[in-house]
Amino acid sequence: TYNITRPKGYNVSFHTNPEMEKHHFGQTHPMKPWRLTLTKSLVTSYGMSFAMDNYVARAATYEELNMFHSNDYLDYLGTAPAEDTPRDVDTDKEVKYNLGGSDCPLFYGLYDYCSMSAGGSLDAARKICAKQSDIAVSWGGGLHHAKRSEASGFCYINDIVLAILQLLRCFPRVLYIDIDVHHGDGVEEAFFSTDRVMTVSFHKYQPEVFFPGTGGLEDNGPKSEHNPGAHHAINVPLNDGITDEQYEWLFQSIIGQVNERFRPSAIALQCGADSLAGDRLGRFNLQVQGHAACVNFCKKLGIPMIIFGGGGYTPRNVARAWAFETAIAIDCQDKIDPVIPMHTPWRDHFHHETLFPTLEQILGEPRANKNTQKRLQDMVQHVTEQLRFVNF
Ligand code: V1S
Ligand code: CA
Ligand code: ZN
Repeated sequence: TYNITRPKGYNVSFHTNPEMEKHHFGQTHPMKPWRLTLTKSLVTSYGMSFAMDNYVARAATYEELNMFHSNDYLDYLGTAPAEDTPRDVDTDKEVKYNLGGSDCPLFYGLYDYCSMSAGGSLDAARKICAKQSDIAVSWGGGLHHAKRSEASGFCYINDIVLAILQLLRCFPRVLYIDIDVHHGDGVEEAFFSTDRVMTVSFHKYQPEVFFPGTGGLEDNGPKSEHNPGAHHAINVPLNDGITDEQYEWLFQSIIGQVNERFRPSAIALQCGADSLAGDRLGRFNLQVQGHAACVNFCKKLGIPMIIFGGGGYTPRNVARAWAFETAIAIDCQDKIDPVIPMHTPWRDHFHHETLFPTLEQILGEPRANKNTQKRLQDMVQHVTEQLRFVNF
């Protein structure tokens, strides 16, 4: 049995909507909302729910989505089929909004799915603003590619931008950190012209080959003469095969410096789990421990924080990472047994019965590491130089 108690001196809230889990992007599509079911299953079976405030968030309203997204885009998104009935298709609009292709299909209940994802993240932001939570968790959010009037890379509504806009009502500066294997382009772009939000994305970078193709080291926000947001975007472009040890070093060196220069009053951390080894789309060698070390580092800064989900295409590994990161949020990571509890629903999905499979168990042969220590050091140096332009 587990004796998971509430963390002393601070509050964690957990924001979900089980209705989200029932949606399907299509048979061959990598995004499986069911991974949220598997995550919740681990969180519950370890007894973590007793240590948090649990909320089923209401879906975000049209007016709430409209704080970032345009009316014309939301109106078309609202025409996505609510049930299996014929509808009018406007091909021009689908091209314009990037809807209906293989990445961003128009599936049944799409609008509900999007508004539930955004509802959870907005609820998390409100709890942080009201000082009722110190860490708020929204695993159904983290959809960082969505633009004001365009869907992109499995993302239709940018719940992160909406949540940060909410945080900006009560905090002077927000630091956005993104450890998804893809570049957090939608969030970066949304805050390109403000010095109240600093964005930092770590990602695989191989333009022309790897989605979305943006986020080079030198891309630090438009450097026009009067743009206060210049130098407030940091990009950490990586190659295949990065290890826990390298990633932890890089993350701590960069986020440590960013924290000192920018002095954020709140943190928004996107925890995309496609940066884990063995991901269907990702190419890194990260283990649950290395991924979760980023969450632990941010938590120890003692700044109010929202943690979001994001990518993650091997559901058992997504669930392992997000459950362990929930444990870090409530400070019970040292109390939980690596052996997955016997009463966990769908326990047979977790091969090797452990929260922390070895690289060999995950991959057989680890992926070749194409990141040299020299290159990583040069990137830290570049960030140090960028940060000279940043003053709080
Ligand atoms: N990588 C990749 C990938 N795989 C797919 C895909 C595969 C099967 C399907 F049935 C449908 C789509 N699409 C992509 C990428 C988009 C990745 C989005 C990541 C999202 C996130 O994790 O960061 C946050 C939730 N799209 C592309 O590479 C674009 C194409 C250029 C190639 C693939 N085809 C299907 C579309 C065009
Ligand atoms: Ca990223
Ligand atoms: Zn991703």
